Amino acid sequence: MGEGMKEGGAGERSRQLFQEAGRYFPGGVNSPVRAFRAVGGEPFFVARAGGSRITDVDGRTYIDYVGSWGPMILGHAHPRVVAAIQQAAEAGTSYGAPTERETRLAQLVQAAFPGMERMRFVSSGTEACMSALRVARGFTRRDAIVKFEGGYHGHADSLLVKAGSGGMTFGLPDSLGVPADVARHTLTLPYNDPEAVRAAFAARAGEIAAVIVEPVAGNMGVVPPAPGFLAGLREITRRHGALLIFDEVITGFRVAWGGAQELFGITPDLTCLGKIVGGGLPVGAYGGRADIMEQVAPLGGIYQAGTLSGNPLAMAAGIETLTLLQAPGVYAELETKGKRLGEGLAEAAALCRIPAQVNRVGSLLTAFFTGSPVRDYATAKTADARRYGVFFGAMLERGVSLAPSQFEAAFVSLAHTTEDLDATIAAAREAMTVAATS
Ligand code: HOZ
Repeated sequence: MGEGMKEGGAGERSRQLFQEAGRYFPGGVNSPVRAFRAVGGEPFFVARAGGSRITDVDGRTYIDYVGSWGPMILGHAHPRVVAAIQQAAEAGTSYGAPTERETRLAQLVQAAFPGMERMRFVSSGTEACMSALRVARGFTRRDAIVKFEGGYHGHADSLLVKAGSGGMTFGLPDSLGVPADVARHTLTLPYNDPEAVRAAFAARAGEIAAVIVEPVAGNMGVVPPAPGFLAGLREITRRHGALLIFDEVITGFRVAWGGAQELFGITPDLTCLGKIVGGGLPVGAYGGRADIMEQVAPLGGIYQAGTLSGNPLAMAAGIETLTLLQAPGVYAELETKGKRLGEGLAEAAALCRIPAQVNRVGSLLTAFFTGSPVRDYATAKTADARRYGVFFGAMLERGVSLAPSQFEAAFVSLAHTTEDLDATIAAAREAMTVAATS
């Protein structure tokens, strides 16, 4: 790692700001992947964004496929979302008391995810997954959980075991600081392998509270579920009295209005949401069967709370975003755009004779630099992360901002035009030529 990105690099002002930020934040950032270490350069600092474009403090504008790691499905700074936030702010920015907006957003969420009979809004996807686990443990009175290698569900202790995203990017899938006594309750199994799950339940029946899964993995790069995998999880958990938790923080309102559970026709016991549900403001949500969720305080003995939970600005942004996503044809458009980009990247790699696999579900995709089909953590790790770093740098140089790690997703938004996608594909042909010869 670190020797990938070669061309140009960050502009002068970005470099200055990064240096200054290093005096305050570990690695100069407030979230590790942003430091660009996995791709070998220094990050650009953002001045503003609008639609499909993001502009840095040196005045360079990029076509953006990070999209704040998923929330910006409408594009940046959508005028209706901005207006909704402004209007809410004028009436106060936080109350620590209930508001009507929370119920309105919950109605939209439940319309999309009918299995979320009761829910709670929190402030991040990490909080949503952490809380869902506590609920599963409290409800079942069991301690063990199953997660999958390369699955990332935020940075709660129990879930930072063989984790994807930054953990995978930096080769730190098991974080220091997670007590061994906590980690021992987390069983990690290969993604897309229902037999491994069956075997784990056979060995530890009665101990496992829940299986938590990204129904389309998005944090080891995009890895779709193999046919039968999610149905297998549903059947095994039900049979053993364990809960099935879908972490739809990335896939919720992304791969379909009703997320992966709508797309694949599997209803989990609990669902975790984040990103799009907050329209770009800090929101997470978890929820599911009423009999389970009614064990949460103040009705039951499982505690969870938050000062900024249901924050009025975040609720306003979420309501506006989900309302706009209900327009007819939105998900067909995202599919068309995602397909065009995915096929264009695959063709660019083929032209340059670079072994590559493009995994895609709707507007969520990853181009892995490997000759092997990517179906789990082990096969994702066969990707050439150094080559990705060179490709990433060459794309940036050509005005396209991708995730600064091979093991993350690209997010296509409704604001990306056909011209944006074609310009991206043209840039990719050149960038892959650079990557092929580096
Ligand atoms: N964990 C996020 C990627 N899966 C990165 C969040 C960020 O840096 O904003």
